[in-house]
Amino acid sequence: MPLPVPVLPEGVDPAWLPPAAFRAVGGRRTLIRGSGPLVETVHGEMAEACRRFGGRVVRDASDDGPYDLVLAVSAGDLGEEGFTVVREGGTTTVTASGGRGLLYGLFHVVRLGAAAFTGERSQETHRPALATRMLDHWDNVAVHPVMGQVERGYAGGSLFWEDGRARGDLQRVRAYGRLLAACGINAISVNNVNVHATEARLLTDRIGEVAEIAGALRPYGIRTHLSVSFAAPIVLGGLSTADPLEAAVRSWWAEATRRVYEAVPDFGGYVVKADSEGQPGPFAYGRSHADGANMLAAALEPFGGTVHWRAFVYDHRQDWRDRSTDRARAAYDHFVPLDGEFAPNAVLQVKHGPMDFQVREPVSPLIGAMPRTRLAVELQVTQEYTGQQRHVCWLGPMWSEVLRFRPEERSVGALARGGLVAVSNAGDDPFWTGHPLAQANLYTYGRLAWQPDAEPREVLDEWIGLSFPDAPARLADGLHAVLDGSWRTYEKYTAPLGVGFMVQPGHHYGPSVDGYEYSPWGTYHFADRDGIGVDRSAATGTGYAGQYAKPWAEVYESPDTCPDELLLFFHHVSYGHTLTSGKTVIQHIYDTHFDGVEEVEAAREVWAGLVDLVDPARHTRVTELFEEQLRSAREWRDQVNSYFFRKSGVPDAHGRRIY
Ligand code: BDP
Repeated sequence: MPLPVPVLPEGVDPAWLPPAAFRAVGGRRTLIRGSGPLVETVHGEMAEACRRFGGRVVRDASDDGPYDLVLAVSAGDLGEEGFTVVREGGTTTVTASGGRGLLYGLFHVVRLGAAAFTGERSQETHRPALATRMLDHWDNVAVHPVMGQVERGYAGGSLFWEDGRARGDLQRVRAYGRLLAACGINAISVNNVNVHATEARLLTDRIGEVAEIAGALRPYGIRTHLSVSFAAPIVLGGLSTADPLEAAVRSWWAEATRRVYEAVPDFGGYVVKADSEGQPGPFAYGRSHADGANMLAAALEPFGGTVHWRAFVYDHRQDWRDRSTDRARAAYDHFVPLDGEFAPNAVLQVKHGPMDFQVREPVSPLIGAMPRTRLAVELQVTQEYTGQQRHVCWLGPMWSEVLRFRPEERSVGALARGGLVAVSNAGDDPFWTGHPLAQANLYTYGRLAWQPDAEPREVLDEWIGLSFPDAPARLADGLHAVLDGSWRTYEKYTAPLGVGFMVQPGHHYGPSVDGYEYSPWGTYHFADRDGIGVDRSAATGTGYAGQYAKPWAEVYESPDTCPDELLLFFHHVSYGHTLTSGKTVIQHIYDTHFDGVEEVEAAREVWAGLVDLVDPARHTRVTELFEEQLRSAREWRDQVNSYFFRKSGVPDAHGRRIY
């Protein structure tokens, strides 16, 4: 039986799957071959497209052709997710070895649109580069007094949880799964990595609610995962310890996991934040993080599950007066000695940078340093440090730089054998992502997880083509003008040259030049009257630069070879230091801050000019947000420029106003 396409609640934006995106596939004679639940999903999609645009769908017929479109599952070596597309003799044929591959193939044809049905097309094979393409939701079931319902969420409440339990009506969750499948995501973790008391129980007596959500996501090929508390045996099981080598603890986890699989047979596994920012972990028992991860891996192994163990482990209570601790070093120092000790179904989940999702960080040296460990790389789609979905900041170019970076002979995209993971930016907002243009980040993330070396601008073209199917070229050009350079624009008006963390403590929105400077969090810029930046060289600094393999250890070691954009991450330099661009550091700071604000003004103008091409609700929302972005960008510019002018006493070479 074809599975009906989820119906969006009134007023919810269809994002990159508006009905019109299916126009080209709709009016056709289509044959679907194969069986299984995901084939029913594909059939449902085609049935809906034909209902709107004419055409008809036939199942498993062999003789009443010809067909415009054939979608066929047949035995082959394409894996569960791969597919081929070919067009000959007027028929476009998608072949897959499994239902998920067929679904991805259908969405591929939707992306191609009319081009999928013109001329001839020689056979192309598509397979995801990474097997796990996951979104972590930092959602709380209960509203947290400080963090709200979605920690670092800027798009309303949770898509999964409402009034303290799983949503009764899961249509929206099904629709979310559909959007995610259309950009290639195949795994979700449904609760916050900071596991509070209510959420801890999802593992045990509230697993039924997780099963309901998993049931809504399954038809779109998405496996459900859960964040669990390392202290669960104590908190939920009444044991006196959570020591991973203790037999009673191990059997508690084995039994809890068996029950999870009873409720959710295709459950993906656990996500664990341990010994990090106050979360419990194996250190309390003198055990290593491999001991901790492997215990959970052992519990999951009989059922084919995976533990995603996060490498975000550092001292968040450090003494800012003591310069011997460098937070950037922490993940490498903790985990590299454990390389080779993790179980095959344990994945070490590493943030892409060594600090914490700043607008500019070097790639974490850990990613190239654990060849015998399955690593997943973690990105942040939610814009915690990049404008909180009030600023336009398309992160495709940044992620692409990260994924193409070669810590050694292989790229990050190739080293991420455990997959790509990202913190979701979606919530129950009518536009899903608060800022309507932040949808582009979610889409781009999924597509880069499928193909890490994809050209981000081409991915953006796909997003534009799907989201605005009938748009004239002027709209596409306008969207590119607004989005393409937005990450670099954001970088220009915020913390300079990779120094990071000049944000308001706590909520992290807006500037606070010394907000974290004398705090215990390990995020300092060391600006004084002579200069700024953190000396992380091996020769005179914290030694962090020495954690890289060659050539990077050498490139980063010296301020002469360190790339400008990372200079203050690696070096403490004088305000008069000359960058490779030829400018001094102080003049660079002034110039980029003036330029950044002008770029926001220009983008706002471009957007205003698109008013006749964008639906009013979306246009108005973005227009309002541009006002806030501009206000905030000016605030950043003025505070950062004044701060450095007052510290350095060096006037702007162009005599512009600095307060
Ligand atoms: C930081 C967030 C915090 C998260 C933490 C994490 O500020 O809310 O809990 O990352 O990744 O960026 O665990």
